[in-house]
Amino acid sequence: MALENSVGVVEFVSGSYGTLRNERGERMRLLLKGKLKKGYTHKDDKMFHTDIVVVGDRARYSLTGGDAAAEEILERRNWLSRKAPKRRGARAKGERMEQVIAANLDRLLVVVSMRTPDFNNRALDRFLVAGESAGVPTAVALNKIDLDESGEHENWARLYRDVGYEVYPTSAATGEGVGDVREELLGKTTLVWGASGVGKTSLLNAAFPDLALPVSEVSEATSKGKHTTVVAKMHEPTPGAFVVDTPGVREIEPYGVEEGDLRHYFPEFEPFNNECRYARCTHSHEPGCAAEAAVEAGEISVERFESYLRMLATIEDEPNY
Ligand SMILES: Nc1nc2c(ncn2[C@@H]2O[C@H](COP(=O)(O)OP(=O)(O)OP(=O)(O)O)[C@@H](O)[C@H]2O)c(=O)[nH]1
Ligand SMILES: [Mg+2]
Ligand SMILES: [Zn+2]
Repeated sequence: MALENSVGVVEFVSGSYGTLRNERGERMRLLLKGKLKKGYTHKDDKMFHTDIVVVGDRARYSLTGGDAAAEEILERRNWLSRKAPKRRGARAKGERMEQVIAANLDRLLVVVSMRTPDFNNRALDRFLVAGESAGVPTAVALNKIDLDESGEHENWARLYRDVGYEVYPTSAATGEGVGDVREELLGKTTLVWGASGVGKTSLLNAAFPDLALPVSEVSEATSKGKHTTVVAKMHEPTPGAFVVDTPGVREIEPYGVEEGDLRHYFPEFEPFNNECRYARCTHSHEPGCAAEAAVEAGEISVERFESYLRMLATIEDEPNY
């Protein structure tokens, strides 16, 4: 039967269910079973996080009643992931495995806020490294510029543009910069990622008012978001613009980044990576380091270099599984 080979794109997943957009653009209920769904455990008790169906996956399905039963996930063009967060009481082994956020993305849009919560460049750099290591072209929205009285965002915008990133200073509240973000989102599949309360959903609503997704106030006591968006979900607010709104995450740790790889995920280091005295220089303590010299010469920013050193130290502390 021809329909046995139908393929659709997964819009969201929750346990054994989800939704899928089929080849005719129609939304269908998606049924997941066995190893394709979250919570699947192998007989040696090892969870295969990477097998679990995620937003953006292309699924081959068969018809069951009027629903789409996922048969197989087609090979992912790319996928964004992080180390699964530490859970209290979880066994030491298995707790830091790869958690795949979404697959088959054209873009990652990292959203940070200048205030409430306060801007943290090291947290931003971790998201950027996750994007670089996944090979997903990444852009940055510096949101809540209406709350940035000192105009600090201009310096950060310059810094990240110099690295090579597209930077959008925005205010979902006043609408400033929102038109540019809208342009950025047209005609592709974009994952919107960042901490809770930075305004990911607000920005999408501002760019596409018909979306009208729920948002909520940041806690006054902690300046932290309330985790309003609870599940990653793909929307198509206008034909051809696929946007995945995601739940806010605390500072992330990129998955699978080896000590020797990290320098390749800071694009501005590239001209210097082969210029150090030692071929496998980690730019941290070795004599004759060209990256260190570039920092002194003002060609690599001190902020980014310190961020790199901090990340390198955490990689050394905790090996990847
Ligand atoms: N002043 C100001 N407030 C904003 C801006 N963008 C969002 N907010 C407010 O920030 C709060 C959190 O916004 P959300 O859009 O829910 O944030 P989120 O990043 O989607 O948060 P999670 O779904 O929890 O991950 C809401 O009260 C928004 O009204 C902005 O540009 N300026
Ligand atoms: Mg949200
Ligand atoms: Zn070096």
